[in-house]
Amino acid sequence: MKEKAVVLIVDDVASNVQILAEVLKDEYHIKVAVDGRSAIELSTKKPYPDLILLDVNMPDMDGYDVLRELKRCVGSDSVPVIFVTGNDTEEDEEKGLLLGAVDYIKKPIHPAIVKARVRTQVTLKKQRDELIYNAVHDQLTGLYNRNHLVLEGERKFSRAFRKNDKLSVMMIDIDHFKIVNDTHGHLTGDLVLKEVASLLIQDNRTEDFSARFGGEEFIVVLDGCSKEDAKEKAETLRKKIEELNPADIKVTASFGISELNKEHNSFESLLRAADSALYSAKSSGRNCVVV
Ligand code: GH3
Ligand code: MG
Ligand code: MG
Ligand code: MG
Repeated sequence: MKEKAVVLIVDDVASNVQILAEVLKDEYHIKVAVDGRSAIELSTKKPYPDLILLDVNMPDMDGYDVLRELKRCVGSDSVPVIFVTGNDTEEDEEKGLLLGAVDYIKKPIHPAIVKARVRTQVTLKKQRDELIYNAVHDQLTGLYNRNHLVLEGERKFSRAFRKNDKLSVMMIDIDHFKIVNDTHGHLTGDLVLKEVASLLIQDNRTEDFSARFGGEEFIVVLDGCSKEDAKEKAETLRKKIEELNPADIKVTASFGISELNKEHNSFESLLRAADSALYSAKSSGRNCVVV
């Protein structure tokens, strides 16, 4: 069963919360905040709500201030907010919408209309999340895709370069993968790719970043890792791939490693260095790690 979307109701008056919750509780998982501060507390850390119904007039911090604050924080800035308020002039509504609310509902509410508007915004939010997910992930393996690797890699490169931190890149290429496809078929080839990708996901520290670089090539970006540490990790991974036996096929991979040094001027140059190490690994007989 699909998990219910989370709707956060923010209102300082308990009876208002109750009315909205009653209308929405069958379709959504409801969370409640009775003031602006706790609304922000509940909306600026994961898991973010899928939608916020936000009162305007509240003591201390009003709904406008809450929305401004949410728009300032990465993560909560993309949570849709609908104002639900007694402020019913055109100017009020204009102000709310200009601040970035996706809709504006005036009290007293009409349950069927609230339901319909909430449903529209939750659907849009789900579709947007899915589009964003697909824009950064590889569909077959669930790893990050090359586009996202390049963006994230440049970010990591700049940060490490500025702070003089260690940063290593591991490039992995499955050996003789064409033969796997030719012998066992493309679908079995796909299964091999998925299983190797699962190993990468399991192996990651939270600061590591794994992506599918191309057909049967993967990249792991290792924050704070020297080439010696990266080599050790690669050796462990190389053995795990050797023992994997997906679909009863013996699969091996070759590894190229590079570490950020003074000669690198971009993430791309780190990738090139890893690629050239990988080339040496292929020339030295495959199923090995070259730094
Ligand atoms: P080497 O050891 O030198 O790396 O040889 P290789 O056969 O692995 O390398 P090559 O570049 O010749 O072949 C890569 C193959 O990967 C060819 C291509 O059809 C296959 N491939 C690329 N993407 C996919 C995919 O998504 N699924 C499957 N099943 N195969 C793919
Ligand atoms: Mg109020
Ligand atoms: Mg290749
Ligand atoms: Mg290959």
